[in-house]
Amino acid sequence: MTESRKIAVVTGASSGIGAATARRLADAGYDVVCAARRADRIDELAKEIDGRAVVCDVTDPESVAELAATAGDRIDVLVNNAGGAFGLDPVADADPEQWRQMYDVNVLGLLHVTKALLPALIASGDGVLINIGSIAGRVAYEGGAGYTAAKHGTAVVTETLRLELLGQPVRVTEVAPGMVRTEGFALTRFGGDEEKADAVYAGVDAPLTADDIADCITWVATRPSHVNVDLLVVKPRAQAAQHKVDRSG
Ligand code: 8X3
Repeated sequence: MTESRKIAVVTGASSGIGAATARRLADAGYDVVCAARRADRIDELAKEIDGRAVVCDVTDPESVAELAATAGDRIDVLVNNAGGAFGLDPVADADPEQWRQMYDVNVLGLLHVTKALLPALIASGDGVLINIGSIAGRVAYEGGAGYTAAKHGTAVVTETLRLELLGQPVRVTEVAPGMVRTEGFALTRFGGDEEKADAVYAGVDAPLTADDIADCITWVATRPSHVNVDLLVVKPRAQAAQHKVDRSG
């Protein structure tokens, strides 16, 4: 029955925003290709949502080529969600290897996947390309330079694509979340240090959830085909700016 359903590819689908997006898109009727490195997680998810699982490391072009082969020659929605932050050190102490990893996954990973799947998005006749950026792609904050530089990269690549694809049947959107409490984001940033990860959300009444962002992504993907949402910045009510957060909750 998959032939009649629209097809969506979600990277970083093993957890957090990616997994929530795969579920939401499946609920909206899509055949979802769940791509991530962790096979057990995406296998389970694909079974749950009647989708497909493809083990994929977005930083590896050969792995991405396999994703493209599995996805097929027509896809309707691509959600470039794989990404992440590593470390929160000031520039003076920054680890260049962490910066390289962040550029690799947030920018080059997006490049590899987009290049590989763009022909299939165009072939759909009404493709939607959604890149997951961040409020870190619009501001600078202390300790954040490696991540903010990478997410500014995500934002600029997104804008560039919208210019370059003018006249093609593909819409291009950046969804830029603020504070989202997921199982992995802060923990990954702090190398598994739970105390530091928990402190990010300390006293915040209701950080966004992965499902809140998945809801926004699905809304973007399901607008009429002439409607292009360029940029959707989404923060919890308790966050006025990256550095201005109500922690009295
Ligand atoms: C996550 C938002 O503020 O931690 O992308 O950089 S922030």
